[in-house]
Amino acid sequence: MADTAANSPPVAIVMGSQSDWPTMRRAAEVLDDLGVTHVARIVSAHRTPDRMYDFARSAEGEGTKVIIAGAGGAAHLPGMISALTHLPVLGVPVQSKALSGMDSLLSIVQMPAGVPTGTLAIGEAGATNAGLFAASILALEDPALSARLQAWRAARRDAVAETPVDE
Ligand code: RP5
Repeated sequence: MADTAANSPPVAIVMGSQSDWPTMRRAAEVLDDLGVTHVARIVSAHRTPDRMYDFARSAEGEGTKVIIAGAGGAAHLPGMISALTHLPVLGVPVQSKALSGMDSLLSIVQMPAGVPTGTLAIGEAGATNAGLFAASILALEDPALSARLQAWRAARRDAVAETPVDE
């Protein structure tokens, strides 16, 4: 079903390229696990700047609460979106081929004071944690989601064996 104005899912996952989706889908998967609805879109700061501008400017009015933005290389997307909206933006540095994601990380993390952009780890771990972070923000005002999030975390904790085994 198409999303309508002021009725968008609370989380928007945006990425600079189709090639980012294998990483960014980790955020979508953990949000699915937690029952948090979301939308995923390709929004490139460099190739589709008008789309990026329109997305960032309209996100709050459409009901978005948290934005997860992933990009690789010259990863300006999270920071540019942060410059255009006061919604929380969680940046995921996608692992690049040339520089293994260090370029992505440094492009996202070194924001000037006054334009905050959360920065997660490079790659799939960062995308998963961005999904969890988004859920924890929403859980502040959603006790049922808070309970699901705590259960998710507890299940991972309980799955850690106390002793290693030979594999
Ligand atoms: C960035 O350039 C994207 O976020 C992607 O990580 C990277 C490479 O994009 P493609 O050339 O694979 O489309 O804008």
